[in-house]
Amino acid sequence: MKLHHDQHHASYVEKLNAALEEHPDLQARSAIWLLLHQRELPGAIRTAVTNNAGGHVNHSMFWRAMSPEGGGEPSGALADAIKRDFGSAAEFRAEFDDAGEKAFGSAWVWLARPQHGGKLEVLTTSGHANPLSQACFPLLLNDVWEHAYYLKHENRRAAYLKGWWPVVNWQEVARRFERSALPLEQRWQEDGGLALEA
Ligand code: MN3
Repeated sequence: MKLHHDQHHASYVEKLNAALEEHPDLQARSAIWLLLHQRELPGAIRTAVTNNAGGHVNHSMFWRAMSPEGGGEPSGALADAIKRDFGSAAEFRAEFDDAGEKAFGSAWVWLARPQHGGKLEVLTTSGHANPLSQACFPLLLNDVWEHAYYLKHENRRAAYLKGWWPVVNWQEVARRFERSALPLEQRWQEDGGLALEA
């Protein structure tokens, strides 16, 4: 995880800053704004900005979704919603791991809530795409790029997924779940409602 943070995540930040070097107007924008406004980016930097802003946003959420004191079971309203939509927390974890294992290539696996409410969903995104681009609010995510599991788990993605749950920070997931219930105009601010600094 330290290598993942200090090298892989750091390289997205460096590349994003490099791509924006000659665009001070865009430097003032948040990474999530850049990710959600691809069409407003100059064509020459669009791909680099989108990929690296996505890398920064997703990893920023990822670190917050974990804690050395993590693990256990979800509680409160989040636990109720997981039970309602997946049957049980164990069934949710199994569906999440299965989706993560089957995701093709470099991807993320997510627990997300549709923007207009409704059932919680497990979904996957390719590269560094974020469910906010599909009108789903992200609650929990795991990184299934090879760089996440090639060292400790020797490239065994299924073992990595299964071994990750003891560090999941359910309090952070519950915080995101609460945010997902806010009215849209309160959530879809400059940072897409992700409240990454909170
Ligand atoms: Mn990663």
